[in-house]
Amino acid sequence: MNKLLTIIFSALIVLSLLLGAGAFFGLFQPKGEPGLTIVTAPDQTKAQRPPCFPDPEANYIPMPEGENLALGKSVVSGVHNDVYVIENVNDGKTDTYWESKGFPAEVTVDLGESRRLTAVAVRLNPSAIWEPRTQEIAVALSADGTSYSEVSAAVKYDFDPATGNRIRIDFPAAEGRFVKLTFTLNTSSRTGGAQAAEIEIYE
Ligand SMILES: [Ca+2]
Repeated sequence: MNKLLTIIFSALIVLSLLLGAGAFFGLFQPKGEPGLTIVTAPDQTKAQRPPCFPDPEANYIPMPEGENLALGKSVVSGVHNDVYVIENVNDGKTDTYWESKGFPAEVTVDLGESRRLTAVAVRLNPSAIWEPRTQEIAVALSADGTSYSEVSAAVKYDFDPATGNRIRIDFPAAEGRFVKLTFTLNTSSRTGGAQAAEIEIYE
């Protein structure tokens, strides 16, 4: 009889130890609670905006449609400031930019062939850290890179992160292989030159 009791007590002790260990490692925790729904978080690869929040890009200035002919084309300018070389102006990235040393500052893109053009766009980094500024820009076209005809006179354009920090310059359709932008003003207090993250050219 004593032997039987010993076996029963031993079995109870082992069972208690197993239950205790299981509880310690969370094996017996409930999978949910009444009124609580557990969902698996989706993989998040970029900032997500709840549908009830306004879309900040809804106020962005719409860009011309079609192929950006300036992308990766030969481009030249005068002296640039610091490390902000002219090659940054048509690499397709708004986080790289060109900055001139002083004014006027010319940027000339060689499209490699004559195209019938209708618009130019200039972008700065859309991040809010780039405070609003105004730049004055004129656009001229040329068939040979020597003789230019102005298609848009110097106009002051407002760059503002609230509208995408970008502007577009539309002009009557005209043929041109070389596209020259002349910057004559930048109201940013952080530089004494012109700035452009991307210059884009459209048919
Ligand atoms: Ca760029």
